[in-house]
Amino acid sequence: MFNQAIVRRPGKSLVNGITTAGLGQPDYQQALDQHDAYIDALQSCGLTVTVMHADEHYPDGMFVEDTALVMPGLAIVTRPGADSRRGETVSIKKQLAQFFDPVEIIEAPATVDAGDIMMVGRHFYIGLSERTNEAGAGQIIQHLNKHGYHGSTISIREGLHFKSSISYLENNHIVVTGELVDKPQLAEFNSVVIDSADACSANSVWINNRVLVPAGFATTSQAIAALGYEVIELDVSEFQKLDGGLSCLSLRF
Ligand code: CIR
Repeated sequence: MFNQAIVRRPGKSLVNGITTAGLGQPDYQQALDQHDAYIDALQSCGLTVTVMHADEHYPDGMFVEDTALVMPGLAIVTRPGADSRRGETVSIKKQLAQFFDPVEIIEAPATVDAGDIMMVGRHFYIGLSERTNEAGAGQIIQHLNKHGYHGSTISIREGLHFKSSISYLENNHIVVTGELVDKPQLAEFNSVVIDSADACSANSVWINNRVLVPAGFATTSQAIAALGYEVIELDVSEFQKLDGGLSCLSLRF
C-alpha cells in the first residue's frame, strides 16, 4: 500500500520541455487542469499529496518520477540522463529528506531516470536506455543491495523509458507492449498485452487496488478492470505531448 505522493506543478516553461512526440505544444492552462485532476485522483486513492511549486528553470520538472527511486526505508536521488533535467534533483532531494533516511545519490558518470525502473516487491527491473546507463544501473543495484533489495537490468531500444512500455499492477500482473512483450526476463508475469496502437496506455499506475489509466484507451481499461481493479481514467494529453504519462507525474510511497 502507498500512503504518500510527491508531485510538482507544471510551470509555464513546459512548452520548452523535451519531446519526440510530434503532438504539438502543450497548453499551460490545460496542463494545470489535468494536473489538478491527477492530484484529486491520487487523493481519492488514499494518498496524502505533497505539491511542490513549479520551477520555471526546469520545463520537464513536473515529471518527478525520473528524479528519484523510492521504497520503504530508502530513497535514491537519480542523476537524470538529459542535461537540462539534472538540476531538478536539488529540490527533490530536500523534499525527500523530510520522508526518508537515508537519501542516497547517484554520482557521475552514471545516469539514471527512474522512469526506467519498475518496482516489483523487493526487486527492481532497470531498463538500460538512452537515459539510464550501465554505471547508473550498477550504482542503483549497489544501493538496493545495502538495504535488502535487489535489481536486474533489461536493455531497451523502443520508447523513452522502460516504463513507457510496461507497468506492474501488483498480484503478478503486468500491462506490457512492444519489444517487452516477449522478454524472457518478464515471462513469470501474467501479461496483459497492449496493442501498439494503444501503447501509451502501457503506462498505467497501480495505487492501493485502483489503477490510473490514460483516457482514450477503452480496451486497456476493460482489460485492467477484468483483473478486478477499479479503473480511474485521466486525461494527460498535455503531458503526452512531452513524452510523459501517468507514472512520470508522481513519486508514490
Ligand atoms: C523527458 O524527455 O525527460 C520528458 N519530456 C518526459 C519524461 C517522462 N518521464 C517518464 O516517462 N518517466
